[in-house]
Amino acid sequence: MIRRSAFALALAATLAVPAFALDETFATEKVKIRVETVAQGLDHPWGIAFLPDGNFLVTERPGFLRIVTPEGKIGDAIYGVPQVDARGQGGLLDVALDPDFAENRLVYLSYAEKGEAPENKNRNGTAVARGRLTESLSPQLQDVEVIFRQQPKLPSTLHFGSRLVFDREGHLFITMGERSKKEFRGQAQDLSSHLGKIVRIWPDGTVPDDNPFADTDNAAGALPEIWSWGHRNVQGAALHPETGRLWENEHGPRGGDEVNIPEPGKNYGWPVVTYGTEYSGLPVGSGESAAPGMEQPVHYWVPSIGPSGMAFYTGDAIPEWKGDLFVGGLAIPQLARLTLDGDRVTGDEPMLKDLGLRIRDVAQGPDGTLYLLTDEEDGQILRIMKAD
Ligand SMILES: [Ca+2]
Repeated sequence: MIRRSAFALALAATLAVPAFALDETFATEKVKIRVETVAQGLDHPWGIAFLPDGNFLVTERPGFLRIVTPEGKIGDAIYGVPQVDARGQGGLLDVALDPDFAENRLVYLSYAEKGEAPENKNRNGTAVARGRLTESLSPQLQDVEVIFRQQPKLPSTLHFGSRLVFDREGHLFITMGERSKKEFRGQAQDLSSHLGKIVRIWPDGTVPDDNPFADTDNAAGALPEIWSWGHRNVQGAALHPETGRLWENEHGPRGGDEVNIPEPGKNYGWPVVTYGTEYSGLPVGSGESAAPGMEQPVHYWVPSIGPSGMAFYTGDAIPEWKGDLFVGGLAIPQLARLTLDGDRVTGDEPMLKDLGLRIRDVAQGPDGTLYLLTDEEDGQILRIMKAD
């Protein structure tokens, strides 16, 4: 017994050793890059936002929001974050700053929210709340209010979508999933449900007058927040730096991850058409990859890479990558670099596969370098620079 305990202790000590801090160079198609660890020890970080003072706001999926310094110091959990349902893929997910954050200090959080009524306690759905980040030494979120709730709440721990993107007019896009289960994923085609939709709201939760279904007397009985529909699980979204239009990526089933440029009122096909199959290999929906009235993706992956966060690169730190679109891969760990010609995807370079780290979010920092979050128990913030 003593020997076993000693062995268990030794094993525990081995497992407690933090993940390696990276500082490595990699050759890529266009440029030699250096990847370094900025911070480590984050529990499944999901979203990152850059504060004007140079620090980072980072969510951890179990339900914590923290300030991380560029030197890698991780702050205490910020008080005031809504309660989250951290089962499965749920938890505290994306974070975004109000476009007028410097004046109003408003922070937006997406998360999996549990149902309130006793009969709904096993149900959940994507929700978005905002609160004011105090400027004290131990910042808190105050005046927290929920501005959006996905309806209906359902018993599933999968497919919450949840990226938050502001457009140039100050609308907030919220991307969602269809909660995965076969019995309700068809609601992605039902405009009276928020499942499998992208919605567009004002930051206070009200509906813009020019939304495609803003007229609530519309024949389809569509919910007025809906921007686009027929999505599966949209975990990546970003605003195109030149056109100002929303781009998104979403998980396919077995194969068929997509990049789309969602236009108002249009149907992106799930679960009727897809370039993937069921996990069993059987066909999905019509078994076709195209149908009238359903939009085609601008890019798709077979096999699936499991795309999550995405960012257009506009920085000067790596001029060779200017104008490219970066997508983090979870299922096939990688950073995908997509080259573009207008709205066309002309190339796809999978990078950093050797790291073997699931890339949850990608963001361009104020310093023009590219930041990544790794979806690990000992998750990291990585920074990519051009190697000397
Ligand atoms: Ca589609």
